[in-house]
Amino acid sequence: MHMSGLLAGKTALVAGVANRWSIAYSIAQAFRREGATLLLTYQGERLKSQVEELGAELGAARILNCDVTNDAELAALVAVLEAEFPKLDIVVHSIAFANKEDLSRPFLETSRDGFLLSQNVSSYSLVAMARALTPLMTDGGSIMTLTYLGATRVVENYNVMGVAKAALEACVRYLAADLGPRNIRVNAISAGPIKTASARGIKDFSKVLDGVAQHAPLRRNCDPAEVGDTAVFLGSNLGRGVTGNTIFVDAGFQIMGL
Ligand code: NAD
Ligand code: IMJ
Repeated sequence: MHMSGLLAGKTALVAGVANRWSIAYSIAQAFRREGATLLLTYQGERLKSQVEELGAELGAARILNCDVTNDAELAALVAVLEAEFPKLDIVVHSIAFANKEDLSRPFLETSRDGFLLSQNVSSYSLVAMARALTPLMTDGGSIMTLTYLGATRVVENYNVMGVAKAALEACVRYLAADLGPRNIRVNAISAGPIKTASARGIKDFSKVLDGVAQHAPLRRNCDPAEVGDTAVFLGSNLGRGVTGNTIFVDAGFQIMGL
């Protein structure tokens, strides 16, 4: 581990690693490279052995179960961290979920339950995590989440997730305003399409990737390692002036009209 890492001396909690393809995994790798102490949380015992294996490879200091829709599990997480770590500096929220049928049928057909589920998991959970964890961020810090262009533009099939991401991006702004006085910054990274578990099974996803590679200024797709490096920037002192923002890491795709 280098002594000069951008995140040396910082403790980072990364929520949302499910497997090697998870964007959260690329972020954790970049954080580790820069010398952070890594804490990983995963959703439910189903993922336990898999995430423990990945965490061991990453040299994570602690790997904990935490379903972000469960306040008791969030409180239990805070209790463990409080007991074992002097302070928390960085929190990464890389979590989303909607019912599969709500990502294929017309948006008009979205049920109340499907709408509320996607909001609970994908946007409110950022507020819940911030409420639970900011008392541990006693020396200031940086909270970040992952969003997608479908928050502000209509993207075929993104539907209820687009509405959840719009809410998520608004949560980022309101949280940034509340937490700024404590020197805690809150930002979103808007990644271009990446082939993860949450993208597999999406109809015509390969066409989406091809379309981006054809039209983006950089003429290629975005690489998850680029998202990791932007997360390092936001988590480090280099990002100290940036809060309430959405940073696009998308090979430039979002600037294009025609
Ligand atoms: P992924 O499936 O690897 O990650 C999603 C994570 O959410 C999983 O680890 C899953 O366990 C977790 N999760 C779901 N419900 C949870 C709950 N109740 N409690 C705790 N964790 C829960 O896929 P990904 O693509 O890495 O997605 C990570 C984030 O990146 C998501 O917010 C997604 O919307 C966003 N994003 C993805 C892309 C893309 O193209 N893959 C593009 C832009 C933004
Ligand atoms: C997801 C659906 C439709 C179009 C999509 C996506 N495009 C992209 C994504 C164009 C890039 C991936 N993305 C940005 C997401 O946020 C995905 C969230 C997601 C994916 C699934 C699939 C499996 C499931 N529920 C999901 N919930 C959220 O059952």
